[in-house]
Amino acid sequence: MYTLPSLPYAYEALEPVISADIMHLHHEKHHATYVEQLNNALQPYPELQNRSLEDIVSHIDDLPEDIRTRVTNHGGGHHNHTLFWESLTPHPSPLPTELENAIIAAFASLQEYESAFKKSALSVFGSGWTWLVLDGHKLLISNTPNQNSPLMSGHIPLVGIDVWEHAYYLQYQNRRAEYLDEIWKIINWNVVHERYQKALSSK
Ligand code: MN3
Repeated sequence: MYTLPSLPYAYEALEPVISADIMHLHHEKHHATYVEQLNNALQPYPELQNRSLEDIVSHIDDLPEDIRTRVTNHGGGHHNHTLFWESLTPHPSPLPTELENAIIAAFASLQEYESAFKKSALSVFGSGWTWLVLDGHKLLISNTPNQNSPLMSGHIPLVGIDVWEHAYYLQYQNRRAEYLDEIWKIINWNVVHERYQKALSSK
């Protein structure tokens, strides 16, 4: 059964970009609930419990129909949040050159990329996520609704920003644009780059 992974840093470590209050609620309540509900959904299906979360989330249509929606929401939620925590760091380092070059090749410039990502994240209506993904060998920006994972569309997520109001409202209220500008400063590009290399080498 799944367990809530510890954060890779202290709850207050991402301040002032993300407050400790948000981190506690987001990790100990929201993420914990996704894990608990995912376990509840899988409980009657021991054969699914031996498969990896990534495998299950990538093959939602093969699941028993009665748990498909719950695994989409809670399995997606668990996978998305685990990836999100690992994508942030109190000690950001510069974008590795290989990934920077790939982003420039795909989006013309870093500025164009950041502006397209922000525009996409501002366009999420209701709850969802904005991602940098690999579609085959191509880098794309995409949105997913609710807790859907890019894996559900065959995309490999490299970095995702949670734009549910629970991710920022306590601190930024309705200022999603400001949250996006700030969170950009604490992305763990080394981790994103490792995901990129791993995804490319598995093709
Ligand atoms: Mn969230």
